[in-house]
Amino acid sequence: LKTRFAPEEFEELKKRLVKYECALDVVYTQFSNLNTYYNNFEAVNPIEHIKHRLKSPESIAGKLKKKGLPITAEQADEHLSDIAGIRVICSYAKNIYEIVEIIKNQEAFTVVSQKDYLKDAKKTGYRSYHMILEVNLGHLFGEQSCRVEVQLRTSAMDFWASLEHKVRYKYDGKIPQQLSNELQNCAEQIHALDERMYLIHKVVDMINQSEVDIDQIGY
Ligand code: 0O2
Repeated sequence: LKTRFAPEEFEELKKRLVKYECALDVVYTQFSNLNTYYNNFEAVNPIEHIKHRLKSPESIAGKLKKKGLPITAEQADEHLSDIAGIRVICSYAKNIYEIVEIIKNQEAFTVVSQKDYLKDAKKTGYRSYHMILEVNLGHLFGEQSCRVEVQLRTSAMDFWASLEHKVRYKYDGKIPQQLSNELQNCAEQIHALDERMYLIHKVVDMINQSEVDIDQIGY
């Protein structure tokens, strides 16, 4: 049986989700502007693409249950930081740190926490940079603040995370050992590939800038 909100809680959740939708718009606009800036004023755009979503009531209920919390709108508001989420896919890990610095200096929101799973992967093999942003919704919303989770990762990390998420969902979080070993192995290989591809990118940049040949730089 699927975990669900009771009807009156569902109505309350729908009301509360409006502010998350507004906060998501605020943050998404900033990222979208950044994307437009890079496309028009820089030689290279480090952003591959940007996705955004509001967590569905079903997923919110499932997450509250997983955390052992009552399935109410108030608990969701209080304990979940990823009701509104943005995912930024970048070409290389280095780009992610550049974008993190830009985000920290935006005035539209405040960074309340950060987790660097790029440097230190999770036990599963998962890599991404996570930030929780807080957006003040202003006078109309009684100066309420609202959290938005931002996940930044490379295309390769995104590929891995999507597959792992699918496997995790299929096995209700308890992935069989042989599959989780294989996924960890893939995560390591993907990480190594990300680094090798970045090196090729750097080498070509060096060649372009100095007009030296590949043999001269000892690659
Ligand atoms: P979904 O379905 O993607 O939304 P939290 O779980 O948010 O209360 P925690 O554990 O500190 O608190 O959060 P963390 O580690 O920052 O992870 C939050 C989100 O990151 C997850 O949300 C996933 O989206 C993603 N994530 C974290 N670890 C993994 C992992 O091992 N594999 C994959 N594929 N994604 C991961 P949800 O709600 O768990 O999932």
